Amino acid sequence: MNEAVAERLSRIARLQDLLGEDKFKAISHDRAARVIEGLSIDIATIADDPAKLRAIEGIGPKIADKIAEFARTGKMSELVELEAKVPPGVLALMNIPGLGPKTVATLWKEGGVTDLASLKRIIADGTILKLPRMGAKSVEKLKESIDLAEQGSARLPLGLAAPVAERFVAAMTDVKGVKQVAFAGSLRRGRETIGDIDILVAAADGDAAHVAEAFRAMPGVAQVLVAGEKKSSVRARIAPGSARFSVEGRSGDAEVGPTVQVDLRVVPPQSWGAALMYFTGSKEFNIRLRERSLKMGLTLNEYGLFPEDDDKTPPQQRGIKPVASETEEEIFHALRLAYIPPEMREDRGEIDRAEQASAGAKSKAAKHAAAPVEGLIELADIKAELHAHTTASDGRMSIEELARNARERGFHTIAVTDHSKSSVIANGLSAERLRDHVAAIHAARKKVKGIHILAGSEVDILADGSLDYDQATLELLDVVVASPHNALSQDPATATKRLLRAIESGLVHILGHPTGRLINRRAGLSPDMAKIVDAAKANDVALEINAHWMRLDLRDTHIRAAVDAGCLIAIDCDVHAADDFDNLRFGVQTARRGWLPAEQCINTWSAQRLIGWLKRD
Ligand code: DGT
Ligand code: CA
Ligand code: CA
Ligand code: ZN
Repeated sequence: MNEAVAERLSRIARLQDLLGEDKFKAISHDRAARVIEGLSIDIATIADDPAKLRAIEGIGPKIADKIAEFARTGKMSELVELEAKVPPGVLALMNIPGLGPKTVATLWKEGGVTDLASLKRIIADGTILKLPRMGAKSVEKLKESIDLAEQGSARLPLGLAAPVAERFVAAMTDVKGVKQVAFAGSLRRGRETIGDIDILVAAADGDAAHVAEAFRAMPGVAQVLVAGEKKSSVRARIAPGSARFSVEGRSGDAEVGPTVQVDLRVVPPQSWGAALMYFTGSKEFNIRLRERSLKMGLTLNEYGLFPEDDDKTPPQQRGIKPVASETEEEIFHALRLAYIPPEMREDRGEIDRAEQASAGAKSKAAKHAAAPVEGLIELADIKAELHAHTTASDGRMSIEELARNARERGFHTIAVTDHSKSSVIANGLSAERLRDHVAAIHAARKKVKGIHILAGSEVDILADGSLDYDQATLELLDVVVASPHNALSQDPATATKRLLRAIESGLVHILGHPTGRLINRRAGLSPDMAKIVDAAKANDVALEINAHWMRLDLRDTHIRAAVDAGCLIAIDCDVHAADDFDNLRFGVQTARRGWLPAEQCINTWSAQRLIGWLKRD
């Protein structure tokens, strides 16, 4: 309840400020909000005891009354009264960075602004300049702040959030008193987009304040949103240029704002595992796990797994010793579950699987080694890249450069798969150019040893499902990736027929980025995935997980369907430049979200097995 109470008290303070009421009233509400947010007990447990409430520094009798009222009724009547005096859109304006209560009051009372839309209107028509303290310069700044606030609401692609988080984690590691540091939340679970970044630090109570301060002072912090000891929030800059991407011969910027929210929580070292588990989520997973704990006579929170009793005060505040708390492994084990990897924690049946795996293991050692998915794929399992472009189409490396890069990464095989003729913007190859290209690939084998260089193509699947080269041309190749690139707004029935035709052609090894979606930009095709998966299985065609952070196509739920059907999967970087190999981890995380065992992914096979499969013998 602490967060709910704190939020309401600070809303009261902001409304008092806005209405020009006694400044000290607002300050005391704000202060109480901050104290309550940082409280280590749940205020609900003492809400009906005025003496205990007032014993907390910063809570006077009036605020104690409001807390008691909220605990009883779920409302604070003062807040209701204040809110009746102010249009709802006006309060929201105070969330725009740089817009304080005085300015908002002026905009509202003298400029007639009631929400963001009307504010933008008076900026656009220039009438804002007639208001007191509104010069050209301050309006310019205001416009920037509005952009920041508006763009900041979009979810950030995984590939853009990861480097920001890793920078914070690396920098926090060096702060004095920091015992452990990791990112949690949707980023640790490898979701394709990230709402905000959650960083977790373990530090002794005495170090919490300066650790939090160091976090808020990190380079790249554009704005501090919350400055508490246990919880801080900032907006951090996304490195300029990192949102640039290039696909299909076109480049652009991902639809992201200049900053991303980063939350920091500082937790005691002995609660590390419980906190990491709690803040990794997902929320739905946490709820399920808590239910399971209760059935076992235990209670699970971000401080640990404790014996359950009827006492309302949380166990960690009563000095109760947790059953497990220091590591996630201990907690899973105490709950009689196999360790569930973060990517699987989505309440999609993983807890049942972890229970079965643990129950099936007989010895203690076997229980610790048990896994909900046997042989779940890992980054190190990938030994081949089967979708890569060179300067012959829209790539930046020559065949030899590409092959050397792949070899350096420890791959045993690289497939050269440039675009086909209909991908005009990507400089797709005519059948004739392709023949010369195949000869060049064969020649490169003599120059770059120690890696298998396959001659292939990323052949367009045209709108009707036919392939962009004839059979004789395709049969010259070691590997054929077939992908949809145009007509991506086709209706689902047509899209299904189109992809089925390609899968059933008998000429295709891998279906490349099957839907063609681009994250936050275009939805791509919505074929009947059950049919696609069945056909792929029947025709021994692998479905691709394209590892580019703008694609991640197939997506997690589709992968899961493919895995269940026993369909083969390829994970490829769709390499255009050397850096693109680095996207592999996002593809692998997405695969793990779809429960893919390494065995079912053709990129993990030995060269002999892979090449044998490609030859179809
Ligand atoms: P996001 O940021 O929208 O991409 O998704 P998450 O999963 O990172 O969510 P976030 O940042 O709101 O919270 C981080 C984790 O904290 C979340 O995965 C689970 C935990 N959590 C947050 N709120 C609740 C809650 O109300 N109940 C429970 N059980 N867990 C929560
Ligand atoms: Ca988050
Ligand atoms: Ca968060
Ligand atoms: Zn493509």
